[in-house]
Amino acid sequence: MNTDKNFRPCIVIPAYNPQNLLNIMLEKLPKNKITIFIIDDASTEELKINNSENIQIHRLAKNSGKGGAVMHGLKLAFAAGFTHVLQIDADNQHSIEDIPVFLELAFNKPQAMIAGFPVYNNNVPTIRKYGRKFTNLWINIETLSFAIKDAMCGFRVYPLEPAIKLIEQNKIKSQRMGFDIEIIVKLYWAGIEIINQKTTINYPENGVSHFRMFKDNLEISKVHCRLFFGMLKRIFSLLKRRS
Ligand SMILES: Nc1nc2c(ncn2[C@@H]2O[C@H](COP(=O)(O)OP(=O)(O)OP(=O)(O)O)[C@@H](O)[C@H]2O)c(=O)[nH]1
Ligand SMILES: [Mg+2]
Repeated sequence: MNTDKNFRPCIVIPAYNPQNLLNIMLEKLPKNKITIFIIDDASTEELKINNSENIQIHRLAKNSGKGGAVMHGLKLAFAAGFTHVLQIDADNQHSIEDIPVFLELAFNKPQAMIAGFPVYNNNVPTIRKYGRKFTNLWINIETLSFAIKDAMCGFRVYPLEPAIKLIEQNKIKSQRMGFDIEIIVKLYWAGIEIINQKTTINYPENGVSHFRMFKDNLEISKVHCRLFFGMLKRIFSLLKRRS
């Protein structure tokens, strides 16, 4: 993989009770090639990782939610001198074989964010599929564009500097499942180019999901509400960016 001082990528994996799916996933990653930060979000089941030199496990004292865990990982990566973070879920739903493609895109355009655009296998729960469509419709309104094809996919590469800037300025409010949506829209608002990359998402028949239908959807609705008003505040600059 390409690395130079302007492109030092690492991987951040937020993990909450991932069972053995995380180990299955780690097995598929090239050994010792890239630093991996696993953020154990105060899992109630002991996280047993088949250790490898390039893996760093950080356990949070208190459950912080997916967003809280990812933000913790982004800060660690930045402090360690990395320039880019590839974020990926711990439930083996994402296509590990696409990691080099995502990193190559980021290497070629280091200022841009690379956002996964899901192609599903047949097992995706209908409600999740339509929930995504609903979210992505809102995203078009919140950005006044079609620049972001999917705002919920947890497989993506951040340019770290602008992501950390948003976090340090306390601009990202969503600690849980609304995080992926909020940060991508706010990066877009900050002028970051979004590159959408297709990737297959697998819903294994006996997979684990911690997505809470009511609470997480409520949080996501609140995020959209905030983003809608945020869009109104910057409506002229967003319209100008389109032209
Ligand atoms: N739900 C949940 N996930 C967390 C938490 N902290 C970290 N995560 C991780 O966030 C990622 C996404 O969680 P999932 O439950 O798979 O959410 P999802 O992919 O949106 O939902 P599904 O489509 O049902 O799989 C996984 O890597 C989790 O381990 C938490 O407090 N709750
Ligand atoms: Mg999942």
